[in-house]
Amino acid sequence: MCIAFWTLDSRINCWTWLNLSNLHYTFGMDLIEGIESEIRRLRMIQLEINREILAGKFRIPIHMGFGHETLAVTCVAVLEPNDSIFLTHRNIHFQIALGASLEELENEYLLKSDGLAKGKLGSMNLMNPIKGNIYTSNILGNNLAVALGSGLASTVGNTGGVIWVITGDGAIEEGVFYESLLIASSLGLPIVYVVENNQWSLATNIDQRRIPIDLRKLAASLSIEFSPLHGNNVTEYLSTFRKIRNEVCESMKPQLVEVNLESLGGFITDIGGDSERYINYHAGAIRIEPSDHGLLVNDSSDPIFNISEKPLGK
Ligand SMILES: Cc1ncc(C[n+]2csc(CCOP(=O)(O)OP(=O)(O)O)c2C)c(N)n1
Repeated sequence: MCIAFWTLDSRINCWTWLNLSNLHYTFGMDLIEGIESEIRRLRMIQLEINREILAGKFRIPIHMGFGHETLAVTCVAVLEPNDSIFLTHRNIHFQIALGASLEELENEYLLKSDGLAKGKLGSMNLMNPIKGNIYTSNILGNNLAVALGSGLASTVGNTGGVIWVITGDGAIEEGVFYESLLIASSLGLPIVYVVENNQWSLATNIDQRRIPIDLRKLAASLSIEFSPLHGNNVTEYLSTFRKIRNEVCESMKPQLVEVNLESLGGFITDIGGDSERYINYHAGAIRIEPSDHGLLVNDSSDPIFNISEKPLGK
């Protein structure tokens, strides 16, 4: 038996919810509809920022999170007040899920004093400590090391919060990823490692740059629980993140989640000699025209495809 419910606190504009069972998770329609409407808000704001990048409004590089919306909204939905979250250069989807408005982001990207971080951080290092995002770094793997220190501090100080650290399939090639897992597991730190696996690191995909890494086996070898997610199913993502949070709190052991997703907006480029090559979107504006519903791709790699067909902004 499980009761889950949510409130949308318009003052802080973030989701809080309670779940009275740590075994099974079911969600009321109001929670799911609220999450879906958040996913639409993420898409709507991103599409506007995208239009503004195309119009030449910003002078800094911005890494969009089209296709990452379900992950960001469901992960943020399970954060509790003492939790903290550590982000990467690609953080716009998390910033919006944490409550940033279009205006706050625009002003930050314009480096204006009324931006989300008073115009001092721009895009790739943007953080929002009031909402629990106490650190963000454009240096690959750097947030892993800082999150480790934070995990140790929370254990020593007994603050009770869980540390969520977001990283990519490129960043996990840094040695600090393995070292962090090893230390977090050895010391019993309450950290959830979330790997956003979009296959790409700049202009190369995993097949082009390295052997595959079996994160389930890596985690098992370090006595870390592993969960895979893919397909942008809101209920499954929520349920998994909630379960992981409860287990991490109870066991005081880290866990690893691999989210397979697509950063939407890839394109075919001419590489000379009558050859073409598909390159995934990395930074700047994508150039796909969305449907009225904000849909970019007609399959479940697009979070909007999975949710009800209400026009954006409604
Ligand atoms: C230490 C370090 N090395 C290299 C880079 C250059 N760099 C920026 S983004 C990136 C690819 C990151 O790939 P991934 O972690 O998978 O994130 P994605 O951009 O795909 O979301 C690289 C190599 C960097 N920022 N920091």
